[in-house]
Amino acid sequence: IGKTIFITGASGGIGAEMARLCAGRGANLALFARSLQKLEDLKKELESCYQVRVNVYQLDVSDTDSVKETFPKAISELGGVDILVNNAGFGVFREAHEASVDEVTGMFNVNVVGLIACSSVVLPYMRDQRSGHIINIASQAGKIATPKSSVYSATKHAVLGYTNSLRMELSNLNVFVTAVNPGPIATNFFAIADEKGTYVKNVQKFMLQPEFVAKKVVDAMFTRTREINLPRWMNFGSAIYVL
Ligand code: NJP
Repeated sequence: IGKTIFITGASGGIGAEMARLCAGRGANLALFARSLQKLEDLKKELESCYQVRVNVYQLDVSDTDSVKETFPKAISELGGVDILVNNAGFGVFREAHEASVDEVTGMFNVNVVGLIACSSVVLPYMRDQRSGHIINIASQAGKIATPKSSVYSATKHAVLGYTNSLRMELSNLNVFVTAVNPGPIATNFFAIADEKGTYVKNVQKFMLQPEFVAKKVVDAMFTRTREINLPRWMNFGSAIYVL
């Protein structure tokens, strides 16, 4: 595509899969995550397979000062930014009264504050160049209530609120905004979200593959769909209610 695409949370899961697909379509990439070694390995893999430039940056998106330093550096090193995929995020699934203050602030700081910090740096560039696309990975947990994930669900509702408002602000500036709401995906996410494996057990047969979700997101870069629901919540049947 010849575009410059920024992906947060690119060291694994759907972020790494999106990076593979984007590189395959000829995009130059800036990849961000805390695990630098994983990013370096991915960079090596992508640059050996495709004629693209891949820059990697160690970044905790919840550290807003680091975002303010690292993002402009990436924009300058890659000569701009066309698409930002705000993908970094995590959840801890528990009964509401069991969530610790650290977990609550941790989830909000990464899923919401981090996403807003990254968007805030690229927005002036996209507004000035009168083009761009911000894709926010939210969740079905941001659309419907799911048990034992009240805090995670609250963060993803916040992501959708921000996303929908941002779209209105940018509608006349040729800057597109997309929300992606996946159901459960077979990634490392559940190693943290569900240490005991209770939730995973109930949703296993409905799980999406990371490659499938990544392809839907990358397709959205061309169609500029406002919101992608994977799958529609009705398709979950009763599975998410049997915890
Ligand atoms: O999860 P995982 P997914 N700063 O754990 C990074 C949403 N989602 O791919 O920093 C920067 O394999 C982490 O990198 P590292 C979910 O909420 C998922 O499934 O090196 N990066 C890794 O690259 C999230 O928004 C499901 O540890 C940070 C990546 O994020 C997105 O999909 C369902 C970071 C996480 O990879 C990707 O999740 C759904 C930080 N502070 C929505 N913290 C699902 N899996 O079922 C984490 O509806 N990362």
